[in-house]
Amino acid sequence: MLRYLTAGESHGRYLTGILEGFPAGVKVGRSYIAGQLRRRRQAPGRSARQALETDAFEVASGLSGDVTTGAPITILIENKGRALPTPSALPRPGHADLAGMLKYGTFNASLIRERASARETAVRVALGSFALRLHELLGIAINSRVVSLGRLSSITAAAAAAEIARARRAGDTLGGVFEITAEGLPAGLGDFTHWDRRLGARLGAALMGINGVKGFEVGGGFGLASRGGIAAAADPELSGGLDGGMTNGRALTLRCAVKPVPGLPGGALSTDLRTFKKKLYSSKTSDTTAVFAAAVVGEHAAALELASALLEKFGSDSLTELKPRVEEWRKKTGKILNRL
Ligand code: EPS
Repeated sequence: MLRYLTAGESHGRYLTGILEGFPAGVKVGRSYIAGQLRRRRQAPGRSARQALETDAFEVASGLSGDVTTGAPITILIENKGRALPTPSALPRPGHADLAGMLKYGTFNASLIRERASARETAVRVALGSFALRLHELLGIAINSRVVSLGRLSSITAAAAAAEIARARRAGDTLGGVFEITAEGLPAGLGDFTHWDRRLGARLGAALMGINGVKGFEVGGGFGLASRGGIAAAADPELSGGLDGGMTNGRALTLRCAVKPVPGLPGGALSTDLRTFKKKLYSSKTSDTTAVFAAAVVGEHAAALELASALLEKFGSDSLTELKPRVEEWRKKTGKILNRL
């Protein structure tokens, strides 16, 4: 079993992550992890806070040189933006604040914000880098792309930049949809025998666990609901690479809908929970859109879950043992799959 935990607040000293159950013998250079963190940090649509953060990190355990030892991996990412927000009883509309304040019995919304902030996803990316690297070494390619941004459904870098600039000028924020694909996955990952072993359920939990994600679909997803069985059967790609909660040898395709960032630059009307006076909450550091950053996070969250399923099937002690087992399995299943 591969598992991970994260800890840390948005403006605390460090974000911390522990990855446990990862095999020995995987070379993961610091520059590789730094590159993945940069992809998330420098994604289009980010706030001014990103110019401040460098995501300087330390791998405090689990590596000998650049190679994993099989022991738990600990990562610490330093926060540069450490000025703690002043205590406030004003929840940000549309964020975790109100429900979190009620749940934890506090009038200080900052205590909720600090941990609910998407800043935490930096450490998921750092841990996910190990999983992504493992997949690469096993010939599995996991990628992401943004397929829509607001009303824009044909995404080029220039069109996205213009749409983000337009939203910013209008004091608005944007949602969007990102897609994750995984090619080269061995067939038979996940399991139909119990609901919580189904890979779609596991991937759904990992991806719905990303801040701002409101929708998740596999392959044809919601579109399949309005198709007839004859039409659906004619296009096996609509399965999105999963049947009965298991990989079926085809490319995996997942999509997630990300809501527009609720923190509006022009502010949003809220209610102070102590005085019940209406006040404007204005958010100067919110991102204009989180969808590009979320796509990178999604790639890593999916990589971790897929690595977990892979290690369950093929063993998790070392890459040296794992690699020939995966190759052997591909040969065996390929004899059937290639003749269908
Ligand atoms: C975030 C709000 C902004 C973002 C932050 C996520 O930060 P602040 O807490 O300073 O308002 O910049 O994202 C990051 C710093 C990051 O690295 O992703 C939020 O409310 O989720």
